[in-house]
Amino acid sequence: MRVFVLTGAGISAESGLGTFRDPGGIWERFDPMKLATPEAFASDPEQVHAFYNLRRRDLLAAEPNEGHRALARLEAALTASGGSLYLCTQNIDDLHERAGSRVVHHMHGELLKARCTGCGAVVEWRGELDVATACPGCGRRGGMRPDVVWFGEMPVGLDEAAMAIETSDLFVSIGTSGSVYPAAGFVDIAREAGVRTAELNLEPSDNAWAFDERRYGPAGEVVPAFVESLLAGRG
Ligand code: BJW
Repeated sequence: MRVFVLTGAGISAESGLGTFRDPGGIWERFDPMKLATPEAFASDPEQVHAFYNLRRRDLLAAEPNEGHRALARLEAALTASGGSLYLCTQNIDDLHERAGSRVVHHMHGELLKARCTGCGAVVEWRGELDVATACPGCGRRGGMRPDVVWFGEMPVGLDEAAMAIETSDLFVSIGTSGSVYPAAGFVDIAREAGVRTAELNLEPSDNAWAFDERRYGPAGEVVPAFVESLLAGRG
C-alpha cells in the first residue's frame, strides 16, 4: 500500500508547539503579515529574527509525541511490506525526524536551517540569527534568513508531492486547518485521481467535506489508533 500523509501544526500541538489559527494560536498573538512575508523581512528583519529565534528555542525544548511516533511506525511497516509512506509536512519543526521518520518532505521549509539571500547557501542552524550574522558560505552579513516559506513564496517540491498523491492508494491529512494553499488543495488532487481520503484532526477542518473518512480527537490518540487499524488491515 502507498500512503501519502500531509501533516500540519495540529500534530505538534501536544508537543507544546502552538498552532496558528486555534484560539490563542500564533497568529492571534502575532501578525503574520508583519512576520511571515518577504516584505516583512525586508522592512523589519530584526523583528522577524526575534520571532523565529523564539520559535527555534521552543522547538529545541520540545519532544515528539505519540502522533509523530505512530507515523514513524507506519513508515517502517509499509516499507517492510513493499509499500511506502510519503510524509509531507507543512511544519517547520523536526519532530517527525526525531520520532524516527526517515524521509520527510518539508514543504514550508525548516526552522533549523538558515539560508543566505546573497549566495543561496543553506546551512544547519540551531542558534540565534540576527542582521549581523555572517553567511558561513560567502561571509556576507545581513542576508541570513530562516529557511522557511513565507506567504507569497513558492512552497518546496510541489510537483513531486502532486505526483506522489496521484500514485498513492490513500491520502491522509492530519492536524491542519485546510486554510493555507497550495497544501489545502492536495485533497482535491487526491479526489481527482480517485485516491481514498481521510482527515484526522481535533475538529472538522475548512475542507472536511472533501474527505471520505473523518476521525476527530487529539493527534496523540487518533493517529496511533488510525495507524493500528491500517496495519491490521481494518483501515
Ligand atoms: C489539532 C490539535 C491536536 C489543534 N490534534 N489536531 C490559492 C492557491 C494558491 C495560493 C493561494 C491561494 N489563495 C491564497 C493563496 C496564498 C497563500 C494562502 O494560502 N493564503 C491563505 C491564508 C488564504 N499561500 C501562499 O502564499 C503560499 N505560497 C503560494 O501559494 O505560492 C504560490 C506562488 C508564489 C509566488 C508567485 C506565484 C505563486 C505559501 C504559504 C506559506 C505558509 N507559511 C506558513 C508559515 C511558515 C513558517 C512558520 O511556521 O512561521 O506556514 S503560515 C502557517 O500556516 C504555516 C503553516 O504550515 C500553515 C498551515 O497551518 P496549519 O498547519 O494548517 O495550522 P493551523 O493552525 O491553521 O491549523 C491547525 C489545525 O490543527 C486545526 O484544524 C486544529 O483543529 C488542529 N489541532 N490541536 C489534532 N492536539
